[in-house]
Amino acid sequence: MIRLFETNQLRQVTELEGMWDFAVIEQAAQGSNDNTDSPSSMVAGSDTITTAEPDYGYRLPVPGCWEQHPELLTYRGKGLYRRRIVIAKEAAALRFVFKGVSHTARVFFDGKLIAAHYNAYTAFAAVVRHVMPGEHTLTIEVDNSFHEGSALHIPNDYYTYGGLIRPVVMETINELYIERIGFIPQLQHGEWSARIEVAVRNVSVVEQSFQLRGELAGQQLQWDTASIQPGAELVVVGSFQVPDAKAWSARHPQLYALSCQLFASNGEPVEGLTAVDDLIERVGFRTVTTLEGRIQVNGEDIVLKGFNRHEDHPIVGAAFPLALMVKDLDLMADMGANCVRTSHYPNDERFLDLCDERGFYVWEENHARGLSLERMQNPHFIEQCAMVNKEMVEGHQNHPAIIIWAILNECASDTEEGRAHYKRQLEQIRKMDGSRPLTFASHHREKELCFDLADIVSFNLYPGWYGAEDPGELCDRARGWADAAGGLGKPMIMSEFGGDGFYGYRSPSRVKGTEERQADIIDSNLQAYGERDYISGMLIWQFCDCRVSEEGSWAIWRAQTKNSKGIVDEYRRPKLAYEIVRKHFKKISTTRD
Ligand code: ADA
Repeated sequence: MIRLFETNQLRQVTELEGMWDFAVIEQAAQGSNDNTDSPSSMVAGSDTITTAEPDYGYRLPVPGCWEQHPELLTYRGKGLYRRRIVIAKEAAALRFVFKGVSHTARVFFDGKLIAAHYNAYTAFAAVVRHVMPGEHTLTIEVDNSFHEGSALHIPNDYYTYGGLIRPVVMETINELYIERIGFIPQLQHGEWSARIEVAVRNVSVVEQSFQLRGELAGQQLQWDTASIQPGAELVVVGSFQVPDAKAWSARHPQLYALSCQLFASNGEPVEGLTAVDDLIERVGFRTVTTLEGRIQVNGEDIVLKGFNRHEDHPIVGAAFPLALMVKDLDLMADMGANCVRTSHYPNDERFLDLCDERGFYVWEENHARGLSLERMQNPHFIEQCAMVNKEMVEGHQNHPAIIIWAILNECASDTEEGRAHYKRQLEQIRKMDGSRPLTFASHHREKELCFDLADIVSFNLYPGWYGAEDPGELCDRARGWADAAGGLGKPMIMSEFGGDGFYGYRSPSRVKGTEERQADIIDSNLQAYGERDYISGMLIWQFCDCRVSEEGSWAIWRAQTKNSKGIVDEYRRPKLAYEIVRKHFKKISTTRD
């Protein structure tokens, strides 16, 4: 399943779900860390498949991670996915959409390179023109190894799986087609309107004129006729009053289909326009603001109660089926949560669709965790971050559930050089979407240098786990650090707190690592945050236990190569802390008076 709603009525869309051929082609050197040289083909971008005669000895599911196969449980390196495609009728163009390939992809159609992409957690597309009827081959070279060419996927406190981890889609398109729709709701004098931009692409060799028409909440939309040069993308922008729209809120998550049809003349006079393509998005009308130290949705102060969540499960790795996404949200809701932070990367669209439908708030962040200044000096860092930010915002901005964009979890925001990166990235996102507040999660305490750049100040502190501080006293001090460092008057979120609890390890001693001790830590933290009026959010680290990299020192740091701070374990079995969370979250109000 691609999305939770119909995305097209005209364009033919086929999910390439199923069993694909798979070949192992180049294992990363054993014991290799991230300091090894980058495999030449990834960086140099040669346009041929690296191996002459790959041995397609495996059949793997797509979406899926290769770690699901018993012989590939820890495989790190390159692999080739291959699938045959039969085209019945000549197609003007085919568009392949990859919702997530972990972590670097090179896409070949009939052996010819058609796209290259870095980063597991954002979608990308590739177009092939004039496809003749018959059999064709789609091959994707996937690499999940750590090397200099990868600034964001590094050995880390979560696992970088390998494979086509999210759906792959084949679309039959015209040479003039809609690339994306971007929707931003606005409220003026009690009336909803929307700024809608539609990106149209012309992959033909001639200039084309076109017109866009659409519908939203019973309102007809129409844009001026425009023309577009061959090979170009044109973004058409319009503002529309939508008087009948009802607001999306956590209590009433009202959603609307925003449909757009593309009419083209195909060289004929404009009167002869025919519909050649369409795209349907699903949107909601709501505002998000920050005022007087609080966060508001539709003008009402809110309190975020929830979890940090990794997309990770021992059976499926990072390739989540819908049923497991629903399970996770059901468990979070059962504990009384109203918010999830997509730590530490953009999430699967279907999960975001579910959040939209349920009125479940989302803090979505770009992909980065714990990058030191040295890591941020990687020559690819700026470009790879800029790409994730762009793909995250363009790809996910229509989700009303996303109320916060965030960047660079626990990176070097305590240095002047790091600050320049925070500034650049926050500006980039603000320019693309000024309708949501921005933040980043910091662990630098009084040394933080970037609070003035964000709209919300967010702290990752672990009282009771890494230190013995009292949670209430520590967060009062944190408020002071923020106030003194450019965060005065800004809302504050406790973006991470918690402690390890090894599932089934129970002991009256309540030593660190027992479920009892974890429950105690969660109890005292939530007690303190729930009592403090200046806190706008509390996000537990973390929802479920997750696998971590063996490389780096993570296998030494993390027992069983897992981050065990989940309130449920990796199989979603509740630990003792589950009921403690439930007790607090049910009690803490989601709004402030
Ligand atoms: C950090 C980090 C998380 C996780 C956590 C922990 O703050 O943001 O990804 O590593 O600490 O468990 O220590």
